[in-house]
Amino acid sequence: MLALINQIVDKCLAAIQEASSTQQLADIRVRFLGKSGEYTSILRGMKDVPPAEKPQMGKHINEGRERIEQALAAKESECKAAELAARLEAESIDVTLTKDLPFGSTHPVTLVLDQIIDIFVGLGFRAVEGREIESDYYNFQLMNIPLDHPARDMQDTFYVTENTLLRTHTSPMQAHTMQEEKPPIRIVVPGKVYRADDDATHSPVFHQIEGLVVDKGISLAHLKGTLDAAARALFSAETKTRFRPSYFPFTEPSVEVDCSCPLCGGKGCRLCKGTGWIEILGAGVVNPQVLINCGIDPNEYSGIAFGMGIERIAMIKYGVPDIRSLYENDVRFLKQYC
Ligand code: FA5
Repeated sequence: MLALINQIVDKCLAAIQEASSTQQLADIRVRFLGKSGEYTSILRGMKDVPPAEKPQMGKHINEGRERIEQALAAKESECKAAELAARLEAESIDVTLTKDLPFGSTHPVTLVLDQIIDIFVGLGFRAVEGREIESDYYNFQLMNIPLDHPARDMQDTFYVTENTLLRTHTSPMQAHTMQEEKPPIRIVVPGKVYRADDDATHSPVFHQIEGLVVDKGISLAHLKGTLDAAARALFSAETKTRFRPSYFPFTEPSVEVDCSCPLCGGKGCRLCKGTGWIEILGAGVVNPQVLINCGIDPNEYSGIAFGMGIERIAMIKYGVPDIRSLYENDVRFLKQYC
């Protein structure tokens, strides 16, 4: 029996030596040490060993098993290291390889925003950015919308604290600028604004660009001339603008500004719902009360202001019927505009 034990141990050690993977070693373990493995089956022969020889035989069997276990462990760590090295080699990534990788591109809202900023910078405006978390004081009160004013209903938003909110429009930057700078002031304010809105043409977060001019002798005529020039640069040289009476607490008089439909040129189509005109922004002459609120003498200075929704312009320019498609991050949709 001793000879048989030695023979199986030698056979097992040779198999371990030849193995080249952890899987082969696992098979060897089952073949020799498993429940019905070759080495385990020796134990069954113990019942025929004379009692006097049993301790000696048992010791020999255990020593054999120990040698097999040690050989398996040593070979296992060797194979594991080799397998890890092979995997790392196979899965290595060349981070410098750029060929065929999809590149990102400018989002259509950013494209339109950048274009509008360029147009106004070309007309002598300076672009400034404000804060998205504003106080009620700047967002509403300085803009001539007191605490109990019904116009607040048109701009319901998300409150951070009782007196702090996500700004509903870029207009509070009018107040910040007028408080910090002396006229002449000529700024545009691009940025994100927030409202409790959500449908095909209204998003809870969207972009506006505000415009403000304060100087001596500024009138509605300057507003008309400026917006005419901007609409022609934005859509086409043939684009016309028209003013319709409107109401904003911070401008007096206030107007809604339409431009001739960029799709049909004013003849009437699906985009302009047959009217030939498309509404693009709200504007007006700065209410003297706002100038007073911000420390500017309305007897000396006057101003014009306007605010436009960028998504709305992007939807008109690109014929996008649902504002939500601008934010769904569907690459097939976004790719059309790069
Ligand atoms: C204002 O926000 C005024 N502050 C604009 C203004 C500035 C008027 C200076 C006078 C002087 P209004 O609420 O109409 O006005 O919003 C301006 C534009 O933002 C709208 O014409 C529309 O294009 C866009 N807009 C409004 N709400 C949403 C919304 N939820 N999602 C997308 N665009 C919106």
